[in-house]
Amino acid sequence: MQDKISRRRMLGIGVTGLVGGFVLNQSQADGQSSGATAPAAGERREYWEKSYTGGPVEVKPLAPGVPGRDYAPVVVPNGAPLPFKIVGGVKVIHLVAEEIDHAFDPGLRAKCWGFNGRVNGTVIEAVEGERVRIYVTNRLPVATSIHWHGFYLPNGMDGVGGLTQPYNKPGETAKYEWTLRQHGTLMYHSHHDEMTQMGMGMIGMFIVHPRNPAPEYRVDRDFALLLSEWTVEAGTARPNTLKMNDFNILTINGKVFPSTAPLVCKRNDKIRIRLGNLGAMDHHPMHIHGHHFRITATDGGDIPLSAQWPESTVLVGVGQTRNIEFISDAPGDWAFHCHMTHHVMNQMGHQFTNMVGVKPGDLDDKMRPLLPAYMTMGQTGMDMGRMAETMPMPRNTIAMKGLSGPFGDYISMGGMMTVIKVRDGLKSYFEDPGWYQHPAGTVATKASDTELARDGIEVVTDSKAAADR
Ligand SMILES: [Cu+2]
Repeated sequence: MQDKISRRRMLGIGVTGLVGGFVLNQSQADGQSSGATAPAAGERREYWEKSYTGGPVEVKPLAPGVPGRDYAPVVVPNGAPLPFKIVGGVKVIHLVAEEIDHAFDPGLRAKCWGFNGRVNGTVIEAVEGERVRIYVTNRLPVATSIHWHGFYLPNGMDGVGGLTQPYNKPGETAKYEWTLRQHGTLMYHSHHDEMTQMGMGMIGMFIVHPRNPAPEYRVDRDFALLLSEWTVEAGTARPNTLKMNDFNILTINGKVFPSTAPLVCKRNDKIRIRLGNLGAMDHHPMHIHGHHFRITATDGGDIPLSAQWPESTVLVGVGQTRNIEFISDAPGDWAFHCHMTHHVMNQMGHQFTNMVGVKPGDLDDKMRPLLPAYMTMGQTGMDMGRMAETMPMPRNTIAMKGLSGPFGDYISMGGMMTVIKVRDGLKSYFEDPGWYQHPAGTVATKASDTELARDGIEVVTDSKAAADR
Protein backbone atom coordinates (compact mmCIF):
# COMPACT_ATOMS: atom_id res chain seq x y z
CA MET A 1 0.00 0.00 0.00
CA GLN A 2 2.80 2.35 0.88
CA ASP A 3 4.30 1.64 -2.49
CA LYS A 4 1.06 2.48 -4.26
CA ILE A 5 0.75 5.80 -2.48
CA SER A 6 4.24 6.80 -3.37
CA ARG A 7 3.65 5.96 -7.01
CA ARG A 8 0.49 8.00 -6.98
CA ARG A 9 2.52 10.83 -5.53
CA MET A 10 4.79 10.62 -8.55
CA LEU A 11 1.76 10.72 -10.76
CA GLY A 12 0.78 13.79 -8.84
CA ILE A 13 -2.29 12.28 -7.23
CA GLY A 14 -2.02 12.87 -3.55
CA VAL A 15 -3.66 11.14 -0.66
CA THR A 16 -6.95 12.97 -1.09
CA GLY A 17 -7.05 11.40 -4.51
CA LEU A 18 -7.71 8.15 -2.70
CA VAL A 19 -11.34 9.14 -2.32
CA GLY A 20 -13.62 9.55 -5.30
CA GLY A 21 -13.93 8.29 -8.84
CA PHE A 22 -10.33 8.50 -9.81
CA VAL A 23 -9.19 5.80 -7.45
CA LEU A 24 -11.92 3.48 -8.57
CA ASN A 25 -10.53 3.65 -12.07
CA GLN A 26 -7.00 3.45 -10.86
CA SER A 27 -7.79 0.29 -8.92
CA GLN A 28 -9.30 -1.24 -12.02
CA ALA A 29 -6.12 -0.43 -13.89
CA ASP A 30 -4.17 -2.08 -11.10
CA GLY A 31 -6.22 -5.21 -11.56
CA GLN A 32 -5.26 -5.47 -15.20
CA SER A 33 -1.57 -5.48 -14.77
CA SER A 34 -0.56 -6.67 -11.36
CA GLY A 35 -1.08 -10.10 -9.97
CA ALA A 36 0.24 -10.91 -6.52
CA THR A 37 3.65 -11.66 -8.04
CA ALA A 38 3.82 -9.85 -11.36
CA PRO A 39 6.71 -10.74 -13.67
CA ALA A 40 9.49 -8.22 -14.05
CA ALA A 41 8.38 -7.19 -17.53
CA GLY A 42 4.86 -6.52 -16.28
CA GLU A 43 6.17 -4.40 -13.46
CA ARG A 44 8.08 -2.28 -15.89
CA ARG A 45 4.96 -1.79 -17.96
CA GLU A 46 3.00 -0.86 -14.84
CA TYR A 47 5.63 1.64 -13.84
CA TRP A 48 5.36 3.38 -17.17
CA GLU A 49 1.59 3.34 -17.17
CA LYS A 50 1.41 4.87 -13.73
CA SER A 51 4.24 7.33 -14.11
CA TYR A 52 3.97 8.58 -17.64
CA THR A 53 0.30 8.79 -18.47
CA GLY A 54 -2.29 11.22 -17.34
CA GLY A 55 -4.53 8.41 -16.15
CA PRO A 56 -8.25 8.28 -16.86
CA VAL A 57 -9.69 11.34 -18.60
CA GLU A 58 -12.89 11.46 -16.58
CA VAL A 59 -11.71 12.36 -13.11
CA LYS A 60 -13.84 13.88 -10.43
CA PRO A 61 -12.59 17.42 -9.86
CA LEU A 62 -11.29 18.30 -6.43
CA ALA A 63 -12.07 21.53 -4.61
CA PRO A 64 -10.24 24.60 -5.91
CA GLY A 65 -7.00 25.28 -4.05
CA VAL A 66 -6.72 28.34 -1.84
CA PRO A 67 -3.56 30.48 -2.06
CA GLY A 68 -1.73 30.56 1.25
CA ARG A 69 -3.48 27.43 2.49
CA ASP A 70 -3.07 24.89 -0.29
CA TYR A 71 -0.07 26.47 -1.98
CA ALA A 72 2.38 29.32 -1.70
CA PRO A 73 1.90 31.50 -4.78
CA VAL A 74 4.82 31.82 -7.16
CA VAL A 75 6.81 35.03 -7.37
CA VAL A 76 6.84 36.52 -10.85
CA PRO A 77 9.58 39.15 -11.23
CA ASN A 78 8.28 41.94 -13.49
CA GLY A 79 4.95 40.11 -13.74
CA ALA A 80 2.08 38.67 -11.73
CA PRO A 81 -0.18 35.65 -11.41
CA LEU A 82 -3.61 36.19 -12.95
CA PRO A 83 -6.55 36.70 -10.59
CA PHE A 84 -9.32 34.09 -10.70
CA LYS A 85 -12.86 33.47 -9.50
CA ILE A 86 -14.50 30.33 -8.18
CA VAL A 87 -17.86 29.65 -9.78
CA GLY A 88 -19.68 26.45 -8.81
CA GLY A 89 -16.44 24.80 -7.69
CA VAL A 90 -14.64 25.66 -10.93
CA LYS A 91 -11.65 28.00 -11.15
CA VAL A 92 -12.56 30.63 -13.73
CA ILE A 93 -9.78 32.57 -15.40
CA HIS A 94 -10.10 35.31 -18.00
CA LEU A 95 -7.18 35.71 -20.37
CA VAL A 96 -7.24 38.73 -22.66
CA ALA A 97 -4.99 38.66 -25.72
CA GLU A 98 -4.17 42.21 -26.77
CA GLU A 99 -1.64 44.63 -28.17
CA ILE A 100 0.51 46.22 -25.49
CA ASP A 101 2.89 49.16 -25.61
CA HIS A 102 5.65 47.25 -23.87
CA ALA A 103 8.85 48.55 -22.29
CA PHE A 104 11.72 46.03 -22.40
CA ASP A 105 13.62 48.77 -20.60
CA PRO A 106 12.70 52.43 -20.02
CA GLY A 107 14.47 53.48 -23.24
CA LEU A 108 13.17 50.69 -25.44
CA ARG A 109 9.51 50.19 -26.21
CA ALA A 110 7.66 48.23 -28.85
CA LYS A 111 4.08 47.41 -29.70
CA CYS A 112 3.96 43.75 -28.71
CA TRP A 113 1.16 41.25 -28.17
CA GLY A 114 0.54 39.76 -24.76
CA PHE A 115 -2.04 38.98 -22.14
CA ASN A 116 -3.92 41.12 -19.62
CA GLY A 117 -1.69 44.14 -20.01
CA ARG A 118 1.62 42.31 -19.73
CA VAL A 119 4.12 40.80 -22.13
CA ASN A 120 5.54 37.40 -21.07
CA GLY A 121 4.77 38.11 -17.40
CA THR A 122 1.18 36.92 -17.00
CA VAL A 123 1.22 33.64 -15.09
CA ILE A 124 -1.69 31.25 -14.62
CA GLU A 125 -1.51 29.39 -11.30
CA ALA A 126 -3.66 26.47 -10.23
CA VAL A 127 -3.71 23.31 -8.13
CA GLU A 128 -3.75 19.73 -9.31
CA GLY A 129 -7.22 18.21 -9.37
CA GLU A 130 -8.98 21.54 -9.95
CA ARG A 131 -11.32 22.05 -12.81
CA VAL A 132 -10.32 25.17 -14.72
CA ARG A 133 -12.45 27.18 -17.12
CA ILE A 134 -10.36 29.63 -19.08
CA TYR A 135 -11.96 32.30 -21.23
CA VAL A 136 -9.69 33.77 -23.88
CA THR A 137 -10.90 37.10 -25.26
CA ASN A 138 -9.22 38.01 -28.53
CA ARG A 139 -8.60 41.76 -28.76
CA LEU A 140 -6.01 41.31 -31.49
CA PRO A 141 -6.62 42.28 -35.13
CA VAL A 142 -6.19 38.64 -36.21
CA ALA A 143 -7.53 35.21 -35.28
CA THR A 144 -5.68 33.24 -32.64
CA SER A 145 -5.84 30.04 -30.59
CA ILE A 146 -4.23 29.25 -27.25
CA HIS A 147 -2.43 25.98 -26.61
CA TRP A 148 -1.86 24.62 -23.09
CA HIS A 149 1.69 23.39 -23.36
CA GLY A 150 2.50 20.13 -21.59
CA PHE A 151 -1.01 19.43 -20.31
CA TYR A 152 -3.07 16.26 -20.17
CA LEU A 153 -6.40 17.41 -21.52
CA PRO A 154 -9.15 16.47 -23.93
CA ASN A 155 -7.96 16.79 -27.49
CA GLY A 156 -10.49 19.52 -28.30
CA MET A 157 -9.05 21.71 -25.53
CA ASP A 158 -5.51 21.52 -26.89
CA GLY A 159 -5.80 24.82 -28.71
CA VAL A 160 -4.16 24.12 -32.05
CA GLY A 161 -5.90 26.52 -34.44
CA GLY A 162 -7.63 24.67 -37.25
CA LEU A 163 -6.60 21.23 -35.99
CA THR A 164 -8.42 20.86 -32.68
CA GLN A 165 -10.67 23.93 -32.70
CA PRO A 166 -11.97 26.68 -34.92
CA TYR A 167 -10.07 29.97 -34.78
CA ASN A 168 -10.73 32.37 -31.95
CA LYS A 169 -11.55 35.38 -34.17
CA PRO A 170 -11.04 39.07 -33.36
CA GLY A 171 -13.64 40.19 -30.82
CA GLU A 172 -14.60 36.64 -29.88
CA THR A 173 -14.05 34.84 -26.57
CA ALA A 174 -13.14 31.16 -26.63
CA LYS A 175 -13.81 28.86 -23.68
CA TYR A 176 -11.48 26.10 -22.54
CA GLU A 177 -12.37 23.75 -19.70
CA TRP A 178 -10.75 20.66 -18.28
CA THR A 179 -9.65 19.04 -15.02
CA LEU A 180 -5.97 19.28 -14.11
CA ARG A 181 -4.57 15.77 -13.77
CA GLN A 182 -0.98 16.74 -13.09
CA HIS A 183 1.21 19.29 -11.45
CA GLY A 184 4.27 21.02 -12.77
CA THR A 185 5.83 23.98 -14.49
CA LEU A 186 3.89 24.25 -17.72
CA MET A 187 3.20 26.98 -20.26
CA TYR A 188 0.63 28.43 -22.65
CA HIS A 189 1.06 30.14 -25.99
CA SER A 190 -0.60 31.00 -29.26
CA HIS A 191 -0.80 28.01 -31.59
CA HIS A 192 -1.92 29.85 -34.68
CA ASP A 193 0.54 31.67 -36.95
CA GLU A 194 3.04 30.76 -34.25
CA MET A 195 6.04 32.51 -35.75
CA THR A 196 4.24 35.85 -35.73
CA GLN A 197 2.10 35.52 -32.65
CA MET A 198 4.62 33.90 -30.30
CA GLY A 199 7.27 36.23 -31.70
CA MET A 200 5.01 39.18 -30.82
CA GLY A 201 4.84 37.93 -27.25
CA MET A 202 1.86 35.58 -26.89
CA ILE A 203 3.47 33.25 -24.38
CA GLY A 204 3.11 32.64 -20.66
CA MET A 205 3.78 30.23 -17.81
CA PHE A 206 1.10 28.01 -16.26
CA ILE A 207 2.08 26.69 -12.83
CA VAL A 208 0.14 23.78 -11.34
CA HIS A 209 0.93 23.03 -7.69
CA PRO A 210 0.63 19.46 -6.37
CA ARG A 211 -2.53 18.67 -4.40
CA ASN A 212 -0.79 17.07 -1.45
CA PRO A 213 2.81 18.03 -1.80
CA ALA A 214 5.63 16.03 -0.31
CA PRO A 215 7.41 18.00 2.45
CA GLU A 216 10.35 18.70 0.13
CA TYR A 217 8.06 20.58 -2.26
CA ARG A 218 7.84 23.48 0.16
CA VAL A 219 10.28 26.30 -0.59
CA ASP A 220 10.76 29.80 0.76
CA ARG A 221 10.92 31.46 -2.64
CA ASP A 222 9.31 30.03 -5.77
CA PHE A 223 10.22 32.13 -8.82
CA ALA A 224 8.78 31.84 -12.34
CA LEU A 225 10.99 33.08 -15.20
CA LEU A 226 9.99 32.86 -18.86
CA LEU A 227 12.76 33.28 -21.45
CA SER A 228 12.26 34.74 -24.90
CA GLU A 229 13.99 36.56 -27.72
CA TRP A 230 13.12 39.36 -30.08
CA THR A 231 14.39 41.56 -32.85
CA VAL A 232 13.53 45.24 -32.55
CA GLU A 233 15.59 47.22 -35.00
CA ALA A 234 16.74 50.69 -33.95
CA GLY A 235 14.08 53.30 -34.65
CA THR A 236 11.28 50.78 -35.27
CA ALA A 237 8.16 50.32 -33.17
CA ARG A 238 7.36 46.62 -33.56
CA PRO A 239 9.26 43.36 -33.19
CA ASN A 240 10.44 41.92 -36.50
CA THR A 241 9.11 38.38 -36.24
CA LEU A 242 10.56 37.41 -39.63
CA LYS A 243 14.07 37.33 -38.17
CA MET A 244 15.31 33.78 -37.82
CA ASN A 245 18.57 34.49 -35.98
CA ASP A 246 20.61 37.36 -34.57
CA PHE A 247 17.92 38.28 -32.10
CA ASN A 248 18.93 41.54 -30.47
CA ILE A 249 16.72 41.53 -27.37
CA LEU A 250 16.90 38.58 -24.98
CA THR A 251 14.40 38.72 -22.17
CA ILE A 252 13.39 37.27 -18.82
CA ASN A 253 9.66 37.84 -18.26
CA GLY A 254 9.79 40.41 -21.07
CA LYS A 255 12.58 42.53 -19.58
CA VAL A 256 16.29 43.01 -20.29
CA PHE A 257 18.93 43.62 -17.66
CA PRO A 258 19.13 46.03 -15.87
CA SER A 259 15.32 46.21 -15.96
CA THR A 260 14.95 42.60 -14.80
CA ALA A 261 13.76 42.67 -11.19
CA PRO A 262 16.26 41.00 -8.83
CA LEU A 263 15.42 37.69 -7.13
CA VAL A 264 15.52 38.73 -3.46
CA CYS A 265 16.28 35.92 -0.99
CA LYS A 266 17.17 35.55 2.66
CA ARG A 267 20.29 33.67 3.58
CA ASN A 268 19.58 29.93 3.80
CA ASP A 269 16.22 30.15 2.08
CA LYS A 270 15.26 27.18 -0.04
CA ILE A 271 14.81 28.54 -3.54
CA ARG A 272 13.00 27.15 -6.55
CA ILE A 273 13.38 28.82 -9.92
CA ARG A 274 11.02 27.64 -12.63
CA LEU A 275 12.47 28.34 -16.05
CA GLY A 276 10.54 28.14 -19.29
CA ASN A 277 11.67 28.90 -22.83
CA LEU A 278 9.19 29.90 -25.51
CA GLY A 279 11.57 31.93 -27.65
CA ALA A 280 11.71 31.28 -31.36
CA MET A 281 15.05 29.63 -32.04
CA ASP A 282 17.52 29.56 -29.17
CA HIS A 283 18.13 27.33 -26.20
CA HIS A 284 19.47 29.06 -23.14
CA PRO A 285 22.09 27.64 -20.75
CA MET A 286 21.12 29.48 -17.56
CA HIS A 287 24.04 29.80 -15.19
CA ILE A 288 24.09 30.64 -11.47
CA HIS A 289 26.98 32.20 -9.60
CA GLY A 290 28.14 31.26 -6.11
CA HIS A 291 25.76 28.30 -5.74
CA HIS A 292 24.95 24.94 -7.24
CA PHE A 293 21.44 23.72 -7.86
CA ARG A 294 19.66 20.49 -8.55
CA ILE A 295 17.41 20.04 -11.55
CA THR A 296 14.25 18.83 -9.85
CA ALA A 297 11.56 18.81 -12.54
CA THR A 298 10.93 19.20 -16.24
CA ASP A 299 7.75 19.88 -18.20
CA GLY A 300 7.27 16.10 -18.00
CA GLY A 301 7.05 16.09 -14.20
CA ASP A 302 9.11 15.69 -11.08
CA ILE A 303 12.51 14.04 -11.26
CA PRO A 304 12.91 11.46 -8.48
CA LEU A 305 15.54 12.48 -5.94
CA SER A 306 17.78 9.60 -6.97
CA ALA A 307 17.84 10.89 -10.56
CA GLN A 308 18.45 14.58 -9.85
CA TRP A 309 21.94 15.83 -10.46
CA PRO A 310 23.83 18.95 -9.42
CA GLU A 311 24.71 21.64 -11.92
CA SER A 312 25.54 25.30 -12.08
CA THR A 313 24.20 25.66 -15.63
CA VAL A 314 20.93 24.24 -16.92
CA LEU A 315 20.08 24.18 -20.61
CA VAL A 316 16.48 25.27 -21.18
CA GLY A 317 15.60 24.28 -24.71
CA VAL A 318 12.87 25.89 -26.78
CA GLY A 319 9.54 24.51 -25.58
CA GLN A 320 11.02 23.12 -22.35
CA THR A 321 10.71 23.96 -18.69
CA ARG A 322 13.19 23.16 -15.95
CA ASN A 323 12.83 23.56 -12.18
CA ILE A 324 16.03 24.17 -10.29
CA GLU A 325 16.35 24.23 -6.51
CA PHE A 326 19.10 25.34 -4.16
CA ILE A 327 19.81 26.83 -0.75
CA SER A 328 20.76 30.51 -0.91
CA ASP A 329 23.52 30.09 1.65
CA ALA A 330 25.94 32.68 0.28
CA PRO A 331 25.14 36.36 0.88
CA GLY A 332 25.88 38.62 -2.08
CA ASP A 333 24.73 39.86 -5.47
CA TRP A 334 24.96 36.79 -7.65
CA ALA A 335 24.56 36.96 -11.41
CA PHE A 336 22.05 34.55 -12.94
CA HIS A 337 22.18 34.67 -16.71
CA CYS A 338 22.21 32.88 -20.02
CA HIS A 339 25.76 31.77 -20.68
CA MET A 340 25.61 32.46 -24.41
CA THR A 341 27.56 35.69 -24.51
CA HIS A 342 25.44 37.09 -27.33
CA HIS A 343 22.40 36.64 -25.13
CA VAL A 344 23.62 39.03 -22.45
CA MET A 345 23.74 41.88 -24.96
CA ASN A 346 21.12 44.44 -25.77
CA GLN A 347 20.54 45.92 -29.22
CA MET A 348 23.27 46.99 -31.60
CA GLY A 349 26.02 44.68 -30.44
CA HIS A 350 25.62 42.38 -33.38
CA GLN A 351 25.65 45.02 -36.09
CA PHE A 352 29.11 46.47 -35.60
CA THR A 353 31.95 45.90 -38.01
CA ASN A 354 34.62 43.93 -36.18
CA MET A 355 37.30 46.49 -35.22
CA VAL A 356 39.09 44.50 -32.53
CA GLY A 357 42.84 45.09 -32.87
CA VAL A 358 42.45 47.73 -35.61
CA LYS A 359 44.67 50.83 -35.32
CA PRO A 360 42.52 53.65 -36.67
CA GLY A 361 45.39 56.16 -37.13
CA ASP A 362 43.90 59.34 -38.61
CA LEU A 363 40.78 57.58 -39.90
CA ASP A 364 38.52 59.67 -37.66
CA ASP A 365 39.94 62.95 -39.08
CA LYS A 366 39.46 61.68 -42.62
CA MET A 367 35.88 60.55 -41.98
CA ARG A 368 34.56 63.64 -40.18
CA PRO A 369 34.19 65.87 -43.26
CA LEU A 370 31.76 63.21 -44.52
CA LEU A 371 30.21 62.20 -41.16
CA PRO A 372 30.74 64.94 -38.56
CA ALA A 373 29.94 62.67 -35.59
CA TYR A 374 32.07 59.77 -36.81
CA MET A 375 34.09 57.91 -34.19
CA THR A 376 35.88 54.59 -34.74
CA MET A 377 34.75 52.22 -32.03
CA GLY A 378 35.40 48.75 -30.80
CA GLN A 379 39.19 48.50 -31.27
CA THR A 380 39.63 47.00 -27.81
CA GLY A 381 36.19 45.52 -27.45
CA MET A 382 32.63 46.64 -27.18
CA ASP A 383 32.47 47.97 -23.66
CA MET A 384 30.36 50.88 -24.76
CA GLY A 385 27.53 51.01 -22.30
CA ARG A 386 28.86 54.09 -20.54
CA MET A 387 29.68 55.80 -23.83
CA ALA A 388 26.07 55.30 -24.84
CA GLU A 389 25.02 57.43 -21.87
CA THR A 390 26.64 60.49 -23.40
CA MET A 391 26.47 59.76 -27.13
CA PRO A 392 23.42 60.47 -29.26
CA MET A 393 21.58 57.20 -29.96
CA PRO A 394 19.05 56.30 -32.64
CA ARG A 395 15.46 56.63 -31.48
CA ASN A 396 14.14 53.66 -29.48
CA THR A 397 17.45 52.05 -28.65
CA ILE A 398 19.12 51.24 -25.39
CA ALA A 399 22.74 50.95 -24.48
CA MET A 400 24.22 47.81 -25.93
CA LYS A 401 24.52 46.49 -22.44
CA GLY A 402 25.09 47.43 -18.89
CA LEU A 403 24.59 49.49 -15.85
CA SER A 404 26.86 51.48 -13.55
CA GLY A 405 27.51 49.15 -10.63
CA PRO A 406 28.39 49.57 -6.96
CA PHE A 407 32.05 50.39 -7.70
CA GLY A 408 31.22 53.01 -10.33
CA ASP A 409 32.39 50.65 -13.07
CA TYR A 410 30.13 49.38 -15.76
CA ILE A 411 28.44 45.95 -15.47
CA SER A 412 28.95 44.79 -19.03
CA MET A 413 25.86 42.66 -19.36
CA GLY A 414 22.35 43.24 -20.62
CA GLY A 415 19.68 40.98 -22.02
CA MET A 416 18.98 37.62 -20.40
CA MET A 417 20.49 38.41 -17.02
CA THR A 418 19.23 39.08 -13.53
CA VAL A 419 20.71 39.26 -10.03
CA ILE A 420 19.97 36.91 -7.14
CA LYS A 421 20.30 39.10 -4.05
CA VAL A 422 20.96 36.99 -0.96
CA ARG A 423 20.95 38.86 2.35
CA ASP A 424 21.24 38.31 6.07
CA GLY A 425 18.61 40.13 8.09
CA LEU A 426 16.40 40.96 5.15
CA LYS A 427 13.35 42.98 6.22
CA SER A 428 11.14 42.35 3.22
CA TYR A 429 11.20 40.35 0.01
CA PHE A 430 9.41 43.19 -1.70
CA GLU A 431 12.16 45.79 -1.51
CA ASP A 432 15.33 45.84 -3.53
CA PRO A 433 17.98 45.71 -0.78
CA GLY A 434 20.45 47.68 -2.92
CA TRP A 435 23.98 46.56 -3.71
CA TYR A 436 25.63 44.02 -1.46
CA GLN A 437 27.85 45.46 1.28
CA HIS A 438 30.90 43.22 1.23
CA PRO A 439 32.67 42.36 4.48
CA ALA A 440 36.07 44.03 4.70
CA GLY A 441 38.76 42.21 2.78
CA THR A 442 36.41 40.14 0.61
CA VAL A 443 36.49 42.13 -2.62
CA ALA A 444 38.99 41.53 -5.40
CA THR A 445 40.82 44.85 -5.64
CA LYS A 446 44.04 46.12 -7.16
CA ALA A 447 47.00 44.27 -5.67
CA SER A 448 49.42 46.48 -3.75
CA ASP A 449 53.16 46.54 -4.44
CA THR A 450 53.69 45.11 -0.94
CA GLU A 451 51.44 42.15 -1.69
CA LEU A 452 53.11 41.51 -5.03
CA ALA A 453 56.55 41.63 -3.44
CA ARG A 454 55.48 39.38 -0.56
CA ASP A 455 54.26 36.68 -2.93
CA GLY A 456 57.05 37.01 -5.45
CA ILE A 457 54.80 38.12 -8.32
CA GLU A 458 56.84 39.91 -10.97
CA VAL A 459 54.77 42.19 -13.17
CA VAL A 460 56.36 42.58 -16.60
CA THR A 461 55.42 46.08 -17.61
CA ASP A 462 56.63 45.73 -21.22
CA SER A 463 54.03 43.14 -22.16
CA LYS A 464 51.39 45.08 -20.24
CA ALA A 465 52.24 48.14 -22.27
CA ALA A 466 52.02 46.07 -25.45
CA ALA A 467 48.61 44.72 -24.47
CA ASP A 468 47.31 48.22 -23.80
CA ARG A 469 48.55 49.66 -27.10
CU1 LIG B 1 20.63 32.31 -24.27
